Formats: sequence, C-alpha cells, structure tokens
Amino acid sequence: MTTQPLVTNITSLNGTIQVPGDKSISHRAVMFGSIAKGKTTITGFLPGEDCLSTISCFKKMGVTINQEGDYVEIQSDGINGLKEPFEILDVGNSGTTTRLMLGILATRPFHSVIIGDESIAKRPMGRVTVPLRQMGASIDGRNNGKYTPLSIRGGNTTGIRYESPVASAQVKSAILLAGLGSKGTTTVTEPALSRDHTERMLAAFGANITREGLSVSIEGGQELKGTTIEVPGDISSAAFLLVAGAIVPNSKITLKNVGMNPTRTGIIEVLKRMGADLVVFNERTANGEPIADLTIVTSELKGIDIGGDIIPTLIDEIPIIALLATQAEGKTTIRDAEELKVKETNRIDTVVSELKKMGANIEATDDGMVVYGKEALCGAAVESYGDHRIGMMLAIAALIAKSEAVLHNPEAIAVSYPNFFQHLDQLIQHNNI
Ligand code: SPQ
Repeated sequence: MTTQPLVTNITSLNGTIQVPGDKSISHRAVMFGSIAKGKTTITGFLPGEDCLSTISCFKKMGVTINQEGDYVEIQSDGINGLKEPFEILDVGNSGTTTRLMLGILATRPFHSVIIGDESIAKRPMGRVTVPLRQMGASIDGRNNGKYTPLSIRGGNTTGIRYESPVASAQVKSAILLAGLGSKGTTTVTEPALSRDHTERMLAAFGANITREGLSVSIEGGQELKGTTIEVPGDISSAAFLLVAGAIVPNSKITLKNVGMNPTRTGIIEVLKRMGADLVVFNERTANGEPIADLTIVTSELKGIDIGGDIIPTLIDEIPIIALLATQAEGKTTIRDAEELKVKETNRIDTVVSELKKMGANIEATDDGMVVYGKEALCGAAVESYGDHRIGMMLAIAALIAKSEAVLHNPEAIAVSYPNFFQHLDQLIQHNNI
C-alpha cells in the first residue's frame, strides 16, 4: 500500500485552473462514438483511469479508437459493427462503464464477459441486469447476475416501460441504450431527475429522444452518426477546488470552462446557500451542455439542511460538502442520500470515519450525515479506501489541518483527476495555468 504525505497548514491558495474533462461526458462520448457510424472526434476528454477502461473495452469489440491526452478519434461501422470480444471486458473501478456498457451489450448478438476491481464486485448490478433481462437479454453472473463477473448474450430485445426505483443516470442510460438497439419504444421514468448527459448527447449524435416530465423515451432502430464532442471541465472535480477556495484563508481561485448542466449544479446551490462568495460568469453552451467560469474567495459559511430532489444533482459532491460543513457556523444535515452506500465505497461510512480522525464533529445517519459545525481540523493518517472522491476530500481537508497528515492509497485519485496534486501545488505556489 502506498502512503503519501499531505500538504497541511496552508495560508493561501491563488490562481486559475482548467479542471479536467467531465468523467460522465467523456465515458458517453467514447461509448456513443463507438456505436455511431463514421468518425467521432472528442476534445477535452478526461484521460483518467475510468474513461481509459471504457476505451479499452470498446477496442476489444473491434472499434478503432486513437487517444492522445485529451484528444480522441473514433472510427466505427456503427452498432452492428461491434464484434464479439475475444478477451474479457475489464471495467477497472468504473461503475459508469459497467452499467452503460451492459445496456449496449444487451442488444448485441454475441457473448461477452465483464469483470472489474474489488470495489466494482461489491456494487449492485441487479438494478440494470433485471430490466435488461425483461427486455430479452440473457445475463448471468455472481449471485444470479446481481454482481460482477457478469456474462451477457444479447440480441432480440424489445422495448419496455420501466419505472426506476432509484434516481440513477446509470440505470436510465443503460435502459435507453438498450432501447436504441431494441424493437419498439423504450420509456424510463425516474423518481427524481438524475444527470441527463445521455439524453443530451444521444440528440447530438442524431437520435430522436423525447422527455415528458420525469420520463424519457427512445425509439429502437435509430442509427447514430459520428460527430464532434467538446467535453466541458468536470464540475465534480471543480467542487474540490471550490471548497478549498472557500475554506483556506486568503484564497481566490478561478476555474475555467466548467460544465454547468443543471442536473449537476447542486454544489453551486449549496455553496451559495451556505454563504460562499462565488461568482459564475462567461456562461455559454457546447454540444447542448452549458459551461461557465467560476471564481471563489475565502468565505464565512453557515450550516444548512440538504435533502430531497437536489440530492441526485450533487450526489458525488457529498464527501466534499461534508468537509465544507465542518468549517460552517451551525449544523448541516444531509438527508435522502442512501445511494452513497453503493458508490466506490460506502461514502457515508468512509466520510464520517476519516473526517472524525481529523477532529470533525460529524455523525452518520441512515440516509446521510449530520455535521455539527465549525471545528479546527488536525492532521491524521487517513485512508482513501480506494475511493477517488474520499482521497481528494481528505487532501483538501489537510490543507487546513494544523499538524502532519498522510493519505493511504492516494493512487485512487487518478480514476477521475489524474493531475489533482499538480493543480493543488500550482494553487499553493500561486501559479496560473
Ligand atoms: O462511474 P462510477 O464509479 O459510478 O462514478 C461515480 C463517481 O463518484 O465518480 C459514482 F461513484 O459517479 C457516478 C454518479 O454517482 C457517475 C454517473 C454517470 O456518469 O452516469 C452517475 C452517478 O451514479 P448513479 O448510480 O446515480 O447513476
């Protein structure tokens, strides 16, 4: 196991950063480009480990993909050009790759096997394998197809109307992608709106997809056409630096080109409601996705109550919001966030245990956590448990800790933000990039 010393006791952060490409959009750009006829080019791609796993899986199905840094070129014969993979499809740590790819494989008339790492093996896959079987796919796997490794023989699928019990973009996307390769219409209804990158990007690839309230429908048999995708910066990565700017004294941080899709901007609303001095400017759109620049300065914060329909719009930001709450006057309550239990780790348990080690006054609840207000943090030996978002949250917490801190398993951070420590260094040195 690797252990890395963390920078502590920082008196100021300053500079301008271009955060890496959005992970959700990068995955989708590769997958949709791989099933679209013709050439797709992607700029601003996230070369993080999760998105590289997606590229590697589609290459194993015969798609020509050339990636250099944040530029990707894909040449595909369309969805019917996908070939039975000779090798096992290894998704690494990526839940998005597993679930969205299952949706595509469900309609392909060949056999494939999906495996992932230890964390993926614990994440629930029944939420997609059950509806995909209802559509006609043959899927088996550990515990009756609830967990990886999974084996799929697809083809001959028919559209369904599916009421998802969870607000999950991965469930919605898997079923819509299966719907695209099935007979008839497929409709997915969710209890609250989850991120809608799939809907927006399928339209950018030429598909006709319709929304009515919380239901989305797609007609089977439509052919996607290769296109050009510009991936915005990832608001989920930006969140770590926004919180750093708000809690480290004497700071001013500007983040360029950040994705501002309203299904992802819960963190912006929370920062504003907690009193953060945050400015959103230069607003524009690329491929149907809103983008803006953001500036944050050190702020006086107050505790708030977070729950209900906002949760899916900030689900991945809850670890860093918990840290923000440790520096706010008064109590912050996070409710309705049971989904945290089935992420890379049980993020209720890992956030609470690691922040407690640093002196935070925080308690786990059944569906979230309560943070009892402002507390000076101390250094500690903390653990990412292989979860990128826990690792980054702890590195930001260390910036305001008064004593030495080390992080076990820092390499997990490369899943979504490979140059995270380099960007942090630049802000500490007050260098612009
Ligand atoms: O890909 P993975 O591992 O599931 O990634 C995470 C993350 O923190 O990066 C979740 F652990 O983000 C998910 C997110 O929580 C990415 C995602 C997507 O791209 O569709 C949707 C959300 O998951 P879900 O289960 O709510 O659909």
